[in-house]
Amino acid sequence: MVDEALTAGAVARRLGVAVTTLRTWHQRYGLGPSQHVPGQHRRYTPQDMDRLHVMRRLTAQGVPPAEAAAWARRVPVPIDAVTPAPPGPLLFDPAPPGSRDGGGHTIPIGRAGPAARGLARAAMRLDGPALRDIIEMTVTNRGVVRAWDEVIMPVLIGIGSRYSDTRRFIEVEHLLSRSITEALSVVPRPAALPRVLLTAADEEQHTLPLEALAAALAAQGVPTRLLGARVPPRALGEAVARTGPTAVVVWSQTPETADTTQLTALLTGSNRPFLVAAAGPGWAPDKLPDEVPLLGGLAEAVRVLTAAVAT
Ligand code: B12
Repeated sequence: MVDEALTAGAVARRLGVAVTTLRTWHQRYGLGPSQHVPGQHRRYTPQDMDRLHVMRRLTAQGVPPAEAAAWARRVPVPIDAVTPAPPGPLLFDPAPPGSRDGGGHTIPIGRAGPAARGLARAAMRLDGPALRDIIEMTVTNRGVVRAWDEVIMPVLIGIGSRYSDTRRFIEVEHLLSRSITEALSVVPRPAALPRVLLTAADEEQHTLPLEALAAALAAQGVPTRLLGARVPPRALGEAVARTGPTAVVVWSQTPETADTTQLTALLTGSNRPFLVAAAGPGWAPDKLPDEVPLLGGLAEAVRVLTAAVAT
């Protein structure tokens, strides 16, 4: 049998990193060589290489090493895998030295950290697998609320402002949105019957904040029913009548969709939920019915809804 295991030097060459970097990844993050032959230096097995490829890719995207390593350590190790992954080029090369990632091709993310920067860069490269990786990894490591507030939301707001400045990058925004949807949907959902109904307002196409809310509540053990985009008042009324939710959240992103009659219809209907809440920047706080709170952020929404269904 051919010995597939590699020395540190060979691994460093394949990955394009310094041997000292490999040593740091070993000592600090436990991503070391696992094949031990008595009397010889340890060697890197194909499974070790799989982990190191993930580590290399994520750190190149700007993900902090500790987070990247946590992700790399999750790479499944097939019990009897003997074939190494083809060395190949890196899937996601870092920007070449000296290249300016700015100018017309950056998403402004303000003071958000390296993970948000990595996400913004992957979005601009239209790199779907990297987008999924970064979002799933961030959700796993930080939880849904922090992943949304610290990483996903700044990039969404940034791409929104790029769009309004340039009328460009719709393709970037679409792929990013799609990747967020996919990554949030893999957060496991509780099996219990949902008592929370989440819906976009009539003609409202923005749903990502509700998808984040559904995932964040699921992580707290609270199941939800998410109707999605552009729900006409009549359809919402029928959904409420059929499912009798304890709480309903209606999202409006822009003033055009913030017709408060869709809220009053819920308050005056025969199946009035215990809580009807508005969410999103479309709603004007002073125009909302007194009984309808405006949820200000994801963490607050999780708190209010968890409390509502605990009653
Ligand atoms: C993704 C996106 C889309 C996607 C949505 C995909 C999806 N599945 O949701 C698509 C392509 C469908 C889309 C369509 C449109 N979009 Co759009 N879109 C966005 C983008 C980039 C992100 C939207 C989002 O998720 N925002 C949520 C968070 C990230 O942002 P936020 O709402 O500002 O967050 C604040 C609060 O809401 C709160 N918050 C944040 N998260 C949460 C979560 C919860 C649960 C709560 C309670 C609160 C909360 O905290 C924040 C700080 O106060 C925004 C940019 C932006 N700034 O939002 C543009 C943006 C909202 N879109 C815009 C526009 C113009 C449109 C279109 C009209 C474009 C067009 N010509 O067709 C259509 C709208 C059609 C319609 N009737 O709905 C404008 C709206 C301008 C305005 N104020 O009127 C924006 C702001 C972009 C821009 N700068 O021009 N869009």
